[in-house]
Amino acid sequence: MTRAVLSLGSNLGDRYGHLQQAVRLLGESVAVVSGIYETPPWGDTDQPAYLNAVVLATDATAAPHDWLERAHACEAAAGRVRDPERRFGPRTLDVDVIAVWNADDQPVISDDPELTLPHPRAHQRAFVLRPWIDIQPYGQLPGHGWLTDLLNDPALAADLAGMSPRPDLPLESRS
Ligand code: PH2
Ligand code: MG
Ligand code: MG
Repeated sequence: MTRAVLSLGSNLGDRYGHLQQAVRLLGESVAVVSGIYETPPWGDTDQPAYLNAVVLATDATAAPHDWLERAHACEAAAGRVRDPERRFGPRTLDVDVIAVWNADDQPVISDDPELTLPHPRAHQRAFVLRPWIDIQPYGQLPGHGWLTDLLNDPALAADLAGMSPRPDLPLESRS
């Protein structure tokens, strides 16, 4: 059994619909789904607010690149168009592979530019860590430690304060 943490984000078009469709497409592999948070744009701030969520996924055999392929399939289904000029710009759907554990439950470490694991910026992103800790309170980001410690970092405090939970937009597997 391999495990993956996937981060979902959308800030164009039917944001909620895009997240729901991604969970549907990930299908049987979805083990737990977080709630949705409304989050101000991080990095490139001149774009609409995002809806973000995190999925814990499992699969009997999936290799790290299989998770990436599934992530890209979800993005393609949401009509994602990549703008090479604007790497962190707005998107209908972004599905990022944050971390993967192999069948021995060891974290996969990779500097493959196609799929760097764990995700090289996840430890700085409240919009990834906050939904993740909701569904895995004792979770650790490989190489960076406990999610609780990362979220207590003062650098993330302002980002956390700007996020709001959206319980009016439930995200459920097999719905
Ligand atoms: N994704 C980005 C850039 N900025 N900001 C928020 N709030 N949520 C995102 O998912 C996000 C972002 C590029 O992947
Ligand atoms: Mg991303
Ligand atoms: Mg991405």
